[in-house]
Amino acid sequence: KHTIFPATVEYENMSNMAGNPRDCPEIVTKVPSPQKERYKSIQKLYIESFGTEPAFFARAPGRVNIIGEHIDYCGYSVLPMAIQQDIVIAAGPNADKKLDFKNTNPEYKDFTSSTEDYKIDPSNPLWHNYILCGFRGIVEAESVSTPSGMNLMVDGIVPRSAGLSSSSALVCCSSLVTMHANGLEIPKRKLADICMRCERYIGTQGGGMDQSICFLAETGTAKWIQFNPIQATSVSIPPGVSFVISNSCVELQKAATSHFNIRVVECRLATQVLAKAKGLDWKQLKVLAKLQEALGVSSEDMLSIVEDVLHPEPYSKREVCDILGVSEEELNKDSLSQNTLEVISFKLHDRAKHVFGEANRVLKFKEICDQGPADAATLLGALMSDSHTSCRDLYQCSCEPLDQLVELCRNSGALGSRLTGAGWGGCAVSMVPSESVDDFISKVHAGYYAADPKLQGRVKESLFATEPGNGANIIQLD
Ligand code: ADP
Ligand code: NG1
Ligand code: MG
Repeated sequence: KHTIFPATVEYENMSNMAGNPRDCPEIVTKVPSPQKERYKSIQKLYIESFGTEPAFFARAPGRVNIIGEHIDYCGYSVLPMAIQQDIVIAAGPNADKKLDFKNTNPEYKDFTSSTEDYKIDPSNPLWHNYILCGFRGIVEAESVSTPSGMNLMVDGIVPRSAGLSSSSALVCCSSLVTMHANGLEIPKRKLADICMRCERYIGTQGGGMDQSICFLAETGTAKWIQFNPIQATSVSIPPGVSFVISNSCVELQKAATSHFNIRVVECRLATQVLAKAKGLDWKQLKVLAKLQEALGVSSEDMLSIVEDVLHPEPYSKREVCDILGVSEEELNKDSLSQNTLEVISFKLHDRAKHVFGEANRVLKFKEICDQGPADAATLLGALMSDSHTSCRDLYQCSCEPLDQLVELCRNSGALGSRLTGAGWGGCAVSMVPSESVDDFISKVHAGYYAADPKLQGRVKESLFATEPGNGANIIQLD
């Protein structure tokens, strides 16, 4: 059986990294008071369903990405923060080596299987598959030979398929539960790395932003996340601004469509076509950041290389094969994913241009936060808005309602506004002067939510100000 854990050595290397490589997720003994009622009702449902008290809880937050979209899987750094909305799992062991998953939301049907014989199905990515991803990730990475059976009651309040990373919150929470249930202690960065890899069992070939911030977030600060290896650095957002999330309420489940993987593959093919043109060993290069590293040039230089080498018109599959000198079968095997085999045209120029431009914007954003000039908030807002334009026009990962919402946010007092997460629907994030948050929210409410009867019951969970929250942890009640 194919696994995505080829190199344990990579984890060993992590102990040479800056920071505290042994820093494991916190184990706390008290539920935060505003959440007490929620945990009590999860506990009650657990007892009703399984006939015993849960042994412990785990929680893992969603996130909002402030800037750096669709570049984590190209190897470039990103700048997200955790949000308050999270996935909570009440967990306990069972003696018969079963995986028994239930959800507080009856839309998600009960799931049972054995710990030894289960299947993750990318062609039908129902909710329990994300939990199986986290379970399999820990079992494989830690070579757990006889994993403990687990009864789980799952409760999630991260808006789903909205770019706030409910999927990774679920995968990360499941990995944390599996870790604790099997008596293991794993450092956060290793957990992030495990979950970045194991969420790919669902089919999406994502980067690692969501799983990294889920474990490495800290209250009160956004994080600059770098990859290979994963590293998180706190970033101080200038005082006087707040972030407001607004959900377009257009849902796109990433694993159930090929939108996401088509972009991953377009970036991979752009890397290989550019590498070939520059006389490099293109088969060894899969991500744009590694290509830039091999060429030893700046991102501005990469933008000129894109203009010199790639044509703006889409490339047919035949043309890519001819350029690389491979057959269609070889291209399918080495460069495409299972759900992109039928794609016949690839926009290499525009996708690569977005990636290099966006990677640069992240670095500029971080630099402005570090230096804190007088007009910092205006400059950061402009970078966020440029990011949206690039996502909309070059990366084509937005949609009409989301573009309208972003426009409305800009006209309602935001300093900058952009889609967040993978896109094709989901949320916008806006940077708003803190003193005008209420006014901003009422204008966006009037312009987007009040106008549509279908959205009126969804405003509370769809339009809200947010603060940087804490990373995933375990709650072991006294
Ligand atoms: P995003 O990560 O942007 O929220 P995805 O499409 O990647 O969107 O993941 C959404 C999927 O995650 C849902 O279709 C569902 O299967 C799963 N999911 C999210 N929240 C929950 C929840 N509370 N309970 C069960 N499954 C959930
Ligand atoms: P969402 O929208 O949360 O599913 C996805 C990827 C990220 C990143 C962003 C786009 C996964 C698990 N998540 O997020 O890695 O590529 O899109 O910036 O694949
Ligand atoms: Mg997701």
